[in-house]
Amino acid sequence: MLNALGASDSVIYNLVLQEITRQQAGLVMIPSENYATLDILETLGTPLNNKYSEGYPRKRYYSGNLFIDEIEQLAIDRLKALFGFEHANVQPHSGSGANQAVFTALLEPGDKILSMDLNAGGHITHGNKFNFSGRYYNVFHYGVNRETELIDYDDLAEVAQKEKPKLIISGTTSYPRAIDFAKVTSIAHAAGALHLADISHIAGLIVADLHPSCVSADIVTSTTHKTLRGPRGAVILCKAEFAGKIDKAVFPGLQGGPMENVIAAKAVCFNNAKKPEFQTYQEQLVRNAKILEQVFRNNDVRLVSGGTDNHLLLLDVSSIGITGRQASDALEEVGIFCNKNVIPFETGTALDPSGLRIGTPALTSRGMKEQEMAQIGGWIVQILKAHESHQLKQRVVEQVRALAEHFPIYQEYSNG
Ligand code: DSN
Repeated sequence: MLNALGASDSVIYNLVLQEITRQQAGLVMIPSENYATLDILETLGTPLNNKYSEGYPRKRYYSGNLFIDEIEQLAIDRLKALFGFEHANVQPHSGSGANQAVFTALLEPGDKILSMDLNAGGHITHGNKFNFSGRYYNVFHYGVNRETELIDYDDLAEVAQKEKPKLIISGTTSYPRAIDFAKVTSIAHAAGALHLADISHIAGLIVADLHPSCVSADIVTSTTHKTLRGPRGAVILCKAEFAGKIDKAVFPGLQGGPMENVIAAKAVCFNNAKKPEFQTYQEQLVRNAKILEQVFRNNDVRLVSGGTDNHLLLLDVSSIGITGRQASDALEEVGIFCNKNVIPFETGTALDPSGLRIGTPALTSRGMKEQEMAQIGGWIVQILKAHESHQLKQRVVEQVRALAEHFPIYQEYSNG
């Protein structure tokens, strides 16, 4: 593999190989990252990359879309069936673009949005002041309960009734617990708002019925590369009544030509998500997160909300006297990749917060199970508790490398 690249551009070729080696030799525990399966990577690399297909199946502005139409329609149909929605748009290039399309379709600049506070686990595209969402819309937030660190649905209902937003957004980037989407829908509708559920992190768990369904929402956005294990990109699902507005917002509202190689890979991903091994994978990644929960709890590392219901854990590393940045840097030195992250009622800064976000999707894709999680959790605790110990890091880095070697991934690429 990669022979043509090797012959044409040795600089990029070598950097690509080094990145593949990094992914192979380390332990990826960033909850939003995963290892796409080889069928996905192959599809991304096909000549579908070459085709312009502005428009939608059978309504294109370019000729030559006979097979592209079939592929995009299959992606749409498979996605609708997977989540039980009446309409789907598979063209958004990213999660941010998908959310932007929903806002463009349903709101006017200045309209009110109610979404989860970033420190409580919300996402920047849900109303952060430096993002388009916070710049062009009037954003209000709900958060988590100070004691339980669980979503405060009473607070959400209260702000909804007071502010009467046009859109309420559920969905998070660092919330380790289940979200009651049906409850958010009823709060939204009681306040005269629409409900957008951004399920990017937990889409795979929803498909596998390991997280409450999002089917009550008016509109759903999701990326396709996290727990769904597909290509980088995003999708929008909605009720039929919003179909026309959503499609127009994506194209020609915000995007030009769709990336049909990515859309084909999305179709492959949605087909894979119906297979028994996908169910097994999702069940294992939740079990793996539970093992990590046990390890951290047994070692007095405080977990935001006390634990996890999904694929991620949010550690309050200030409980052991270090910052999220120190934790993430020390773990990177031994080949364990996690995120520094803000926690609810954060007292630090975004660049040096109190939290560390850890997830199991990628390691589970490599076949790691309970035993490996216990081992890795133990190493993480040791590093966090002695993050400056050179000797410890030297030992752990060897252990990490040895474990990673036992769980190879992308061997197809290893000889170039
Ligand atoms: N970057 C993704 C995450 O880490 O959650 C969302 O944008």
